Amino acid sequence: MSPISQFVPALLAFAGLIQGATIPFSRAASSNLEPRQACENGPDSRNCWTDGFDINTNPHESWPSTGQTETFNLRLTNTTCNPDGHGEKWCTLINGQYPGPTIRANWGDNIRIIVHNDVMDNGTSIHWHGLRQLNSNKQDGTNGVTECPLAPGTTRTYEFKATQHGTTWYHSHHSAQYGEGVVGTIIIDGPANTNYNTDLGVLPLSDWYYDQTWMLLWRALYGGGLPPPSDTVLVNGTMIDGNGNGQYQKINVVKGQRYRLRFVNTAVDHLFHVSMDGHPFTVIEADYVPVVPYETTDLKINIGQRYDVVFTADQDGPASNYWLRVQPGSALCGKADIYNNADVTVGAILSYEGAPDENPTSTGSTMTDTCDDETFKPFLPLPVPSDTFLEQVTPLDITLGSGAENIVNWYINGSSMDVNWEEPTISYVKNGTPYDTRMSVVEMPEKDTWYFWVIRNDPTRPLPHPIHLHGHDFWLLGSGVGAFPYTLDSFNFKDAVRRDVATLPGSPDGAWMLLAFQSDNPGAWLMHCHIAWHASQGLSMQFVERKDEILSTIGNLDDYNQGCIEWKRYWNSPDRVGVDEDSGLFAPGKLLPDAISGPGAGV
Ligand SMILES: [Cu+2]
Repeated sequence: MSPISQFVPALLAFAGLIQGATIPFSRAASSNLEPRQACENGPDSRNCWTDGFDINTNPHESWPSTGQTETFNLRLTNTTCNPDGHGEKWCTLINGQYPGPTIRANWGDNIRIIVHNDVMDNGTSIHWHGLRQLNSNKQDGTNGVTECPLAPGTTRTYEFKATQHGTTWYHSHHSAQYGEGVVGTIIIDGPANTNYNTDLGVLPLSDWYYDQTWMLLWRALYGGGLPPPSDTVLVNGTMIDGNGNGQYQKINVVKGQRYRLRFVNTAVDHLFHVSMDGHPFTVIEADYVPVVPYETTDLKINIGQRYDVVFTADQDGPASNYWLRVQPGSALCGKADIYNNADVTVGAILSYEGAPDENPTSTGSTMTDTCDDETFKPFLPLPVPSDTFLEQVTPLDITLGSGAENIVNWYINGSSMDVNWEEPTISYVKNGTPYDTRMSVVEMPEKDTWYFWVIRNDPTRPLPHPIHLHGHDFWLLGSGVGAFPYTLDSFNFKDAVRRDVATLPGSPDGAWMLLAFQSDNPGAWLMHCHIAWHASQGLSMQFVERKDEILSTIGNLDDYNQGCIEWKRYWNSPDRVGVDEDSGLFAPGKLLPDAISGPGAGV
């Protein structure tokens, strides 16, 4: 656990520079500066970055080239952990810590990450969530699509450029392994549209299971009924348990200062509502995209989403402590058993300098329990042409059903994704072999063309799904309940939200979500529900974008081929402990006979 309080000494550098109300920088004013004036990023000029690049730069089109390469080593091990004091359990950690280390670099840096799989009985595959991976599809870390998994005892180097700035996370894309602890956060430093004195860093929020997540996954695959509830919720890898063991995450602040705080939902199955008593949030960024700043006391964060907020430590009176509250949505988007314990406040503690070392007695504002997304506008609106919409728009219909051996599966357009770890999509592209139906491939052959996708939810299973796209930010042109309206004026082509995870609503009347993105990044890119159980049950598909150009953009395949040789050697070894039944994206590496029985099985 890395206490967020470690960032506090940086405050001293900004003493006396107290910012007032939130004033977003005017786009028009800045873009009138010709040539653009270089200014220095600081507490009262967060809009600045480097010569020619600032908050008004369109990161889809341009980014700095720093020439810097930042290198990180991530080493996975099987170990035990005890994040809330409830007791030791088996977990898989990165560099022995939960969450794993924060990867931090500057906008425009190259990032090199060396992953060592020291887990003795399982593969891995680490995905850098939300990173665009422009012309670097092979670095996306999605086993069965862009690579074979890393066999135990092997090492792989990922390298890519940070073309965006903001907050994100990395996690295992192998089975339900990220629920065992294989997650960490990423900060790409860059400009912001709202001033603050100090960056407090990232607060990852997660559900937490006392059972092994691969066991829960098997219950979900073979069971029926509701998803297994989690046991508790962790904030930056810590919380108290139902008996008062463990400790809260503390966020240390100094009165009068203005702070940036970055939230990431790293859960397996939970949407969260977040609020801080007496301290409303000014939301400045969603996923990797700056937004028109707005204030909220009830911030909804679905799995994989990020929100960067600014707040002021402005409470009068003696220095005190305040709750940062993390609440569930309705029963349809995940709930932890810890919420049944009235003695436990789920969250963390905002602590003013000089406050007594005790739990807060603050009262919170009213929060809702919905399962939907925040509504906001992008800071830099980028219009989408609508002229080809009606001829291009393609439905992707979600249904629930039963597959082979009565495994509960989700389907998209009748296909439940089941990738082959030994034969990722890149191999199909390389060899020119036709795709299998189980790969759920949708081709995007045209270059630099707008594609429109309407995802329609199963009215008989009206669950909301956090839909995540790799390789792109999508434009969310609209979403709603009922039948999809095939009329242009039902959608926002002018200033739609751009992000990489959005919540597909669920309703017995049907529900839909309209996404658009341009084919500007050749590769095989997953789009899937980020509820780990659902992805394992096949709620996933892949866009093969400009297939003919993929190999020429991703370069030499020596490391790819070597990784697959190592994986096949491990996977086909008679000594291997494990099974090979799963959607493939999230297959468990081991199975005990009693793993698939027990409470909480289902979808
Ligand atoms: Cu889902």
